[in-house]
Formats: sequence, structure tokens, C-alpha cells
Amino acid sequence: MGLLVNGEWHDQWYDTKASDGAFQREDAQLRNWVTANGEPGPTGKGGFAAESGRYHLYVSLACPWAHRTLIFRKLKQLEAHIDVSVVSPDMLSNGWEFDTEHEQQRFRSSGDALFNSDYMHQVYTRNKVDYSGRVTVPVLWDKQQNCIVSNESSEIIRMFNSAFNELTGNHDDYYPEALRERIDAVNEWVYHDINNGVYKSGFATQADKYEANVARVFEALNKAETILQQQDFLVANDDGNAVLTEADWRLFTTLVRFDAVYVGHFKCNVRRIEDYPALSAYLKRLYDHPGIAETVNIDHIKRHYYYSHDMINPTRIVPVGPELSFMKR
Ligand SMILES: N[C@@H](CCC(=O)N[C@@H](CS)C(=O)NCC(=O)O)C(=O)O
Repeated sequence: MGLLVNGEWHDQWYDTKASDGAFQREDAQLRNWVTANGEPGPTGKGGFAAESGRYHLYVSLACPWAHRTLIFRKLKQLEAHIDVSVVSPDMLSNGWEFDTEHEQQRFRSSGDALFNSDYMHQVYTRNKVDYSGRVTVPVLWDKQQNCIVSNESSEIIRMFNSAFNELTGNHDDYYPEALRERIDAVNEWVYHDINNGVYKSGFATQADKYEANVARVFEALNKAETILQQQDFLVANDDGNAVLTEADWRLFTTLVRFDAVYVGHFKCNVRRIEDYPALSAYLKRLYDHPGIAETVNIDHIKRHYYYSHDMINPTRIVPVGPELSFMKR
């Protein structure tokens, strides 16, 4: 684990000293948008038109943020148009790596299909030789201009949601105009208290920060449980009918990892998702949505967290369980 400083890799863990033991996530720096015709998006520069075969997606199957982008690639039938490289689940002293020869086949990376890099940080310096910052996934790469379009998952899923519609003929909309305010409002607490809340709990290095964040995680899960007792999805339209939106997929990638990883490794152990009837049924419903189960790789998920974060789990022993009922047919 580390970061780039002026294009040089430095192996160092998150600095929580300056913030009294609290984990603070850095904002993503590369924020251009693919749009239908190449006009600029809400941030960054233009020139990234939606074209088949032009863009490449770098992901980790372990990472909840990258997982969102894989889900949208699947839902929006983009697989034939955007190819993917998968990093290794182990993120060690060189950060994300492409180990295609791991002794256990299930833990092998696909390799970097574009540049045959050894490490993800080489993809970042290919985009900018003197890049400074963390080397995160997902990354959307433009093969035509040879640069990174974006390393922000919440924006990549919005591009996938609409920019390629003419190409795919798929007009399903997970961020419909009429529901945007409601979706944004749900995203706000789900992001801070659940998606990032589990990280703020698990990466805290002082007990008070850990305890405060865990309390927020469970308040937010209780809130989601209450909503899902009344309706099938988080957001409802004016007629009171629940609609499957981006907000659900953003919660899903944390729920899928929760009992396997966050309960133990990040000590978010007040309750399991299994203990929440409505959240469990919801998790199962989303997991069973066509195409979604294939985007979930529990081996990479467990291996990544328990093996890579050796200051939390120095023995690197990966737990055998738990049995996950949402995965049972
Ligand atoms: N804001 C980014 C966050 C992505 C992110 O933090 N990914 C994690 C993997 S789960 C990562 O690559 N971490 C490496 C690091 O922080 O050095 C997004 O949502 O795309």
C-alpha cells in the first residue's frame, strides 16, 4: 500500500496521525467524462466521445467502488464495448498489482491487457509522469488519447448509465431526472455512513474514532432496514412505487461484503446483514438480478482485505466462513 509522489512510488500506509486516528479518504483527482458526443461533462475537459472499443476499465474484484462500475457495465450491456483488466486481490508494498502467475489460480490477475504493466501505479504515471496521489481503482482509460478519463466510480457509473445508449440501444435509466434529488439524498447518507463508514471504522487507529463510526454505520443500516420494510428499493416515485436506481447498486456493493469482511476485519460487528430481515431479502433480490451474481467474487473480496491489510491482520490468515445465504440458490 502506498502512493505516488512526483511520479515516484512510496510504500506507506494511510497517515491517520494528523487526524487523531481518523481515516480520511482523498478525493479522486481525474474527473473527465465520457459523453455521447464528446462534449465536456460536469467536470474536466471534453473530447471523450462514447465509442465502441475505445475505453478500458481497470478494476479490482475486491473493491466496492470498482464493483459499482462492473455492475453498470453489465446492466447497460457494455461488455462488448468496454474491456476490462482485473488487478490481483493482494495489494502489497507496490499497491495494486497484476500478478498473472499466482500459485493459486483463483487469485490471479487478468494482467494489464493494454500495457502489460506489473503495477497499477505504472498506469497512473503513463497518464502523467509526475503524478502525485493515491493509486486507486477503478480507472477508466482512453486508448485513443492514451490517458485516464476518470478514477471516480460515482461518475464512471453515471457515464455508463447514459453516454453509450445510442451504441447499445439500452436505455434503462438508473438515475432518472425525476428522481435525482431523492437518489442524491439517499447517496449522501449511504456513502458517508455505510460505504465509507465501514472504512472509517476499520481504518481508525484510535478507539474513539472507531466507536463513533461504528455507531453511525448501524444507525444508517437501521434506517435502510426501516425503509426496506415498507418498499423493495430505497427510492420511490410520486406514486409511492419503489424504483430500482443507482442508490441501490451503491448500497449493494457494501452489503455484499458486509458479513464476509466488514463484520470481522473492520469490526462492524453490532449486527450482521443476516440479522436484518428486510436488508437480507433486499441483498438477495439484488444479487439475483440478472447478471449481477457474476460480478461478485467472494474469493477476491476476502483475500484482499484479510491479506493486504496486515496492520489489521498481521497473520494474513483469511477466515474460512461465513456461509452466505444470499449466495445459496
Ligand atoms: N473515490 C474513489 C475511491 C476508490 C478507492 O479508494 N479504491 C480503493 C480500493 S477499495 C483503492 O484503490 N485504494 C488504494 C489506496 O487508497 O491506496 C472511487 O470511488 O472511485
